[in-house]
Amino acid sequence: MNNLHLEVENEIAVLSITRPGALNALNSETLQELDTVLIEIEARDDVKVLILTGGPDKKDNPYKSFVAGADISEMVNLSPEEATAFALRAASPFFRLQNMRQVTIAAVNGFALGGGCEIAMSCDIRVAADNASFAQPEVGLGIIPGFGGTQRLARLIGAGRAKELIFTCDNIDAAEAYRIGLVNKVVPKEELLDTAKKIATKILGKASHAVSVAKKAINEGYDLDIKAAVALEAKLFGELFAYSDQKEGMTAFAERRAADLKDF
Ligand code: CO8
Repeated sequence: MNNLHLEVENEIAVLSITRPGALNALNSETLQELDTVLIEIEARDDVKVLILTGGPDKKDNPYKSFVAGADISEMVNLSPEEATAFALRAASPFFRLQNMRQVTIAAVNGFALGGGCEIAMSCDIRVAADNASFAQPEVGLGIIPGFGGTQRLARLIGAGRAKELIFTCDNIDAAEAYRIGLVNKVVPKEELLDTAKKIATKILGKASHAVSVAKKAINEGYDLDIKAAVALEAKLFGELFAYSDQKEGMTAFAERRAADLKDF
């Protein structure tokens, strides 16, 4: 991989987007690599949580940029057909982040602009460094958010706030992103990765199959009407009773001891 770096330890994968000369902007090659590595990660039994972050810039500053957007130099001369194809190239890895069985956490270590904000929104949880900043600057470039931003931002923070951010291109800091619900947590930048790993470790202590099923219920239920969504939840709930973790988790509670969860 030319533009990604993967480390796996204690069932936590840390995947860094590493294009130091372009503040980790997403070009076609990076999107393709991302798609490939996410397929590999999803198949790995030794990964339960994936943390996505940005590599350091060319001056080796680890807190400069998460992802500074889609690669503008690659987009500038695209035809309408090529631009649609470029947008769709991101759809596949972004949906993988959203729907893969493992939990995905974006550790936002600086600029999360355009496609950078959009890829963070494709993750389940967002933790921001206190110096992080967020924007959807696309309409200032004569385009719209094309990596799912018009859809995911509205779903995450509500249509009114999403429209304001997208129409004005306002750049907001981490505190404001937290206030409007765009990120789950803001921490001093030096504590960013540790905080993401602490959240991951907390999740690892739970029945990981149940966590995956909860993620599926939330994601798939979100696009259904409430009755169908609750029916889906009931079906998934019932299926978990075929797993030993359910018996062990509940028996351990009754016996007042810690559960020995095995992920099946
Ligand atoms: N694409 C390509 N290169 C970039 C990008 C980018 N998005 N962002 C930064 N770079 C490059 C710069 O060109 C520069 O390269 P070089 O050193 O060779 O000149 C290097 O990264 C460092 O950048 P700066 O010198 O500009 O660093 P500063 O600290 O001065 O500024 C900023 C940092 C404020 C982040 C500034 O670089 C900036 O404004 N970048 C662009 C941010 C932006 O507008 N992002 C949104 C892009 S559009 C988008 O994401 C659309 C997604 C949907 C696409 C749909 C597909 C059709």
